[in-house]
Amino acid sequence: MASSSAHQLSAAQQAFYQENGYLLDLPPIYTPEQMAEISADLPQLLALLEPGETSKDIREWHETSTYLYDICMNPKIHDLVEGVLGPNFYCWASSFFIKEPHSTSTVGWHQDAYYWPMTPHNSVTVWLAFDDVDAVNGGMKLIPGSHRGGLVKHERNTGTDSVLSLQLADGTDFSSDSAIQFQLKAGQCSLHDDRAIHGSPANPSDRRRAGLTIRYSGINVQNDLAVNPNFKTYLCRGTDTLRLNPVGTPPTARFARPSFKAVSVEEAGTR
Ligand SMILES: O=C(O)CCC(=O)C(=O)O
Repeated sequence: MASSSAHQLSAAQQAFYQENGYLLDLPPIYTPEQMAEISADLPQLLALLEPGETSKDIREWHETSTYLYDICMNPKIHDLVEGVLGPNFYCWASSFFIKEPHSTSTVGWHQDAYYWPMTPHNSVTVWLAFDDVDAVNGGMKLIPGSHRGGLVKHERNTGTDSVLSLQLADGTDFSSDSAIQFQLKAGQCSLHDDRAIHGSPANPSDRRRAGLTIRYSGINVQNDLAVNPNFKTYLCRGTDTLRLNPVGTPPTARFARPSFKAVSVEEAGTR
């Protein structure tokens, strides 16, 4: 598929990302109609969840479902990512963050890189909105410039409804006062650096807030297979001259679940 120059980042956008660790107001990846069609098929993926599982258990299913793989391999997304990571990068993760209407579920303040056994830090997350997302339905917030401060110690959550098990205590290493509220239309995405501090509140509204996170890394980034043994890369742009990681096989089925579970450093007990 040809790439679209509309999605190539300008020098000003690249500088903004370097300075602040995120990008918003990007051209849409899908029209509202296209996104509504994709969203209408989501229940077919959710139907593959087993008893006791939730949408949070859909991790790396792009490896087995073309429904997700095709989104992860969208050239418009790759144009955006190339503006941040350069010409050689791969996709390695995808997962949903879905807050149904009136969900009390939150996402505690955290840095993605704290969860990942990957070095060096050269990864970006694309957060693709399946719904219109804003302050009212629990949209994400991010502390600008926080990616430049290095990794900060996280603590185990206690007494919160966070879908993540580790989080930063506001006031200890950072203040949430400067947080930027993310606002996206369905079919639009944001970008954020793997060290940027971010989180999101509950969704007290009548509207669903669903997003798909897709993680991309430069070919110089190596995963520790002793911690996450199922890690697979899917080259998106350029050439993987370094070959530091295992390579995945593209899926053939539209909807299928993998036989493995992805493992973060926290789940592996190494943090
Ligand atoms: O969807 C959210 O509210 C949080 C997403 C997130 O934590 C992430 O993209 O790493």
